[in-house]
Amino acid sequence: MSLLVPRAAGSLTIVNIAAAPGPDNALGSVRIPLPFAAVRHMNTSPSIRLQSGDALIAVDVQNDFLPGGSLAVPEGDAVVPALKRYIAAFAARALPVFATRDWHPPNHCSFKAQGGIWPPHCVAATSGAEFASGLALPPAAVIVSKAATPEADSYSGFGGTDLAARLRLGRVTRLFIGGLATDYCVLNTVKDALAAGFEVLLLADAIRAVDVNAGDGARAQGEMQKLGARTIRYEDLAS
Ligand code: VGL
Ligand code: ZN
Repeated sequence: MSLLVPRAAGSLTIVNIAAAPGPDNALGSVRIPLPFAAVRHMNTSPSIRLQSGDALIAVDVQNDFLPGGSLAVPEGDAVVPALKRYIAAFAARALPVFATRDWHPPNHCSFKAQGGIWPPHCVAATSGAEFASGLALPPAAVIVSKAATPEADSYSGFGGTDLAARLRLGRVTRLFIGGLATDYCVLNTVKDALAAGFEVLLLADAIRAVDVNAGDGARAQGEMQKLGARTIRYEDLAS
């Protein structure tokens, strides 16, 4: 009888525990190189089981951040089907889903006409501020509006909102966070979540970056990981 014993990544060691070392198995074990695919599989996160205390936060998945919108994020539409799967998984387990949204007045301080750096976007109650139609938010989803007065700006869903209080009220301890954009509102929401003591799982397959400067999104992801966010993909969820 032989046991497969994972040793270093990249090899398996077969230990022969039945036979004493003899002429045909002098060393008792032999190292076999693994194909890269198998190594990659061994290195992925173990299954993550959704449980009570978990909540999903869909950050700013609004029309103005999608292709055709006034502040379109490159490939921003890719987060819609990706988040839709997470939303369905959370809804199926009756776990809470939160959706943050930029909800700016027409004269918001972040707009160029007011000296800000952005074109007008997500003006409250316009079609550009509506959630992407394909997102399929459940009726019970909690909507968190932010940066809703001329002088108030917040990239973070926690800034000037009751998000933290609502999460604590719901006994939430672990946040699954995806949406738009990686290098602005996702980054700042994740940082505030970590600072507030929540465990954070960043949904790598459900975020996209503005990338005003090349590499901004990648740098933001690195920063979130360094601060303690764990990066996962849908496939990492236990079925
Ligand atoms: C965002 C720029 C301006 C975002 C919001 O949701 O990431 N980016 N306002
Ligand atoms: Zn904004």
